[in-house]
Amino acid sequence: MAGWPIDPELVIQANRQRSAELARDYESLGERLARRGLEIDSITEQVTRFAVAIPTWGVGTGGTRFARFPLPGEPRDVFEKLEDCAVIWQLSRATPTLSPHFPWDAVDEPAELRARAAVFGLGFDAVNSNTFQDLPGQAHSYKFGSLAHTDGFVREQAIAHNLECIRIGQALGSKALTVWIADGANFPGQQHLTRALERYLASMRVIYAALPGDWRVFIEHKLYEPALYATVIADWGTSYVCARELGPKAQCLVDLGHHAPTTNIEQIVARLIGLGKLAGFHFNDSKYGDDDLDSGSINPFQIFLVMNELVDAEVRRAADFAPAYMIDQSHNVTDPIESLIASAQNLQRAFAQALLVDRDALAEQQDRNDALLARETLMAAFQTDVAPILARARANKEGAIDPIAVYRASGYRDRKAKERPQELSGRSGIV
Ligand SMILES: [Mn+2]
Repeated sequence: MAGWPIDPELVIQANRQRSAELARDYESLGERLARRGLEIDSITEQVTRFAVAIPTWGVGTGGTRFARFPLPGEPRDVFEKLEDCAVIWQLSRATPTLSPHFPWDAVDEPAELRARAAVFGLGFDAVNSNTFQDLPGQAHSYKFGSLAHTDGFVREQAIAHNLECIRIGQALGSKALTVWIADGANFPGQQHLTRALERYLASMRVIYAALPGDWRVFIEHKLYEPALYATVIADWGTSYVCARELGPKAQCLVDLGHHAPTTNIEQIVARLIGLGKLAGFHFNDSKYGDDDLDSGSINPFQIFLVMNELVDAEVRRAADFAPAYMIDQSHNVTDPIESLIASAQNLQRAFAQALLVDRDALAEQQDRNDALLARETLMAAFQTDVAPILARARANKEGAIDPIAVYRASGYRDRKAKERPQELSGRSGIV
């Protein structure tokens, strides 16, 4: 495609150097999979179709509550973010959509943004609203909440913002609104726990009523932070009850980091699939809490187990199952472009491994209560090195066999450092 941010000739040359090696690895893996009754090209074909959205805020450097260390050449507006997302898409071939955030990505002409994205073959996934921070000139503060605020004027302002996000999303070609709220309490007694949820639901009913016919609204639960004692939508149970109260267009989004440590997230995923309420995912990884580390960097087995539930639902054609995948991470010490490429690869890897699970054998072992062999069936899939499948899937779509190596060799970051002089405070964040 003309206009790629990285010279396609670089990708072609780098792939040429690696193609003989890849052919041998692919053939050898194909042989081993054939012994297990699997056809490698069919797995590769399915992996080729795997897609995860990039959040526009993800290409900026994140930060902790201590500090943020901006990277040279960080994008300063949504058009520059779009360009960085195009790099990830060009090299990984796994990230064909962006998930924009308003007001951070506000533009005068959303149609222009859509057209600029289309040049790279990029589209727009769920639109994210922001009622967790105050903007200059804003009439009412969100310090004590938004959709669940005690003051009706604040709630109206938050509702109006969400309706505006739907309008912008329509212009961008999006089909979903993600509503994450920071509402909650920092101290026992600060908030009437029952009334806060009632106010939230009343606000959400107005937003729900404004959804276009083919849209969905995603409810994102979060255990804690910024409200440190109680968040209004703390867990998947609350999220599910709200989605059920609102109606069929409301579903529950699972952000992997938004749970207590040791929570069995794959089981939550199975429950939401069974209830027809799984909206999709915000993928990330964590060691201690809501760390927003790169997907698959800490606990790749958990992502595999989640993917296993998703592939299982796909295979048995579960009702109301159309999950939207997005990466939601904070990149504090890495180049966000590299982290997002690696994360998309890790998600694709877990997806490919889940495709290798012998589901007939597993079902039979489960029915016989053969705990050991059932576990071994899962592990056989998880322990397969599917790297040649991922590389072939990328190469088949003119992506890079080794995307990080091509990115580093391209000098893109250095070029952007010159073109984009640093701003004192970059707009980025995570939800
Ligand atoms: Mn999230």
